Amino acid sequence: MAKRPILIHPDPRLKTEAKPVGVISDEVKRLAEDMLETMYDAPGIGLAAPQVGVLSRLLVMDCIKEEDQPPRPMVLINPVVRWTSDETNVYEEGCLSIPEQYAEVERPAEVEVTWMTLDGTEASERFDGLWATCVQHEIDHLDGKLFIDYLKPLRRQMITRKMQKLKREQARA
Ligand code: K1U
Ligand code: ZN
Repeated sequence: MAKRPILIHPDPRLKTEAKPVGVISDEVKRLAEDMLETMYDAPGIGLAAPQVGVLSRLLVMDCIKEEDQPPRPMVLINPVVRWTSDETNVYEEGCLSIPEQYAEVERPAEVEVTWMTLDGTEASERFDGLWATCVQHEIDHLDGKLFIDYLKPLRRQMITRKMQKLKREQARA
């Protein structure tokens, strides 16, 4: 397993729609392992393949926060949202590609998602709470959408300028 660098917004790869995974090759399995390591190390509760520069429809997540509960690493390949609740939730979201910026985003409170697992079987689950917020945030990444795209243009521009400054400083260091 290896950690991979996380792309920082703005980057054209974060605005591009990712392509479905075809064969679950050793390369895909290695990508999933590396993404889980990268997510836990960050630390984060989710990570989508475009965030590590791979434009494939694969995401990982683990929204277990309690220290006394076992981790639940999940790998979702070609996930599709099949159903969303009318009820919504507002959550203050962050993003590993937009470090230290947080904003409230309103999304469906519950979603039903189907996907392919690493062993090639179909899976389906209804997510709620933080899991529902996270899986929607990560599927947005696969569609080239960031949580700041839900904000008013001025706020989005301010965050983008901060990130451009951060990237200039990182490049100089
Ligand atoms: O996709 C990402 O950039 C990961 C992101 C996922 C996410 C966070 C909040 C709401 C929806 C989706 C993160 O993991 S940001 C870090 C974070 O939220 C966190 C980190 C450590 C402990 C708990 C949360
Ligand atoms: Zn994100």
